Amino acid sequence: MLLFNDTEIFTSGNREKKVFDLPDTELILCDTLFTKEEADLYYNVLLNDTAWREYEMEIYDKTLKVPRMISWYEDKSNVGAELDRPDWTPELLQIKERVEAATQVKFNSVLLNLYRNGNDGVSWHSDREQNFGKDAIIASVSFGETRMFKLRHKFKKEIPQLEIPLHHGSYLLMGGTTQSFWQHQVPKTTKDILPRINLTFRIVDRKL
Ligand SMILES: O=C(O)CCC(=O)C(=O)O
Repeated sequence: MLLFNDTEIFTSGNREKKVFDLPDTELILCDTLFTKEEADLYYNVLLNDTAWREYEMEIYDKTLKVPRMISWYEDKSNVGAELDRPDWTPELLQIKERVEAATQVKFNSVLLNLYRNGNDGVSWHSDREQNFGKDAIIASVSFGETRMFKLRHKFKKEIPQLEIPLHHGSYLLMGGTTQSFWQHQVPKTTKDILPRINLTFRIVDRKL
């Protein structure tokens, strides 16, 4: 069973903002943080002007290319930030401001993911890297083709998986203990789809 269409799981909300009523997580979805015109503009600029790069991961004894492209932007004033990384672009700063106004949280970095087609995706994981803190607050913005975002509880297997379609111009806030208790993924798909872009705004603290 999938939960997204089950309105029982929302404690409050309207067409624009939904608060999920689920254990061990604070999840807020807003489908319309950006107008269609804004989302189209940001999508085109990000797709064409981002310093996208491929990324490799060590898995057991193998080095594997991650099936997506990424880019990382961070305040250069942040202790330990790599100074040779690209500067925030005007568009990224505008998106960040909008996210900060909606969440009332100040972010100092963003990871961009580009899923070029249905062969790209990210498998089950939590965002629990040391520099993000144990329970990182993450604001995830979506542009481009709708991305199916799945969540599952790590321990309470009786809780059905959630499947949240993340639309062009939407944002999803993951807070509370989400990263300790839940995992998420963006599955690959056999559908013929256009590129999907995700921005996850984060607070990085390299002193942790
Ligand atoms: O595209 C997404 O929404 C997921 C991104 C993600 O899981 C990550 O960057 O850690």
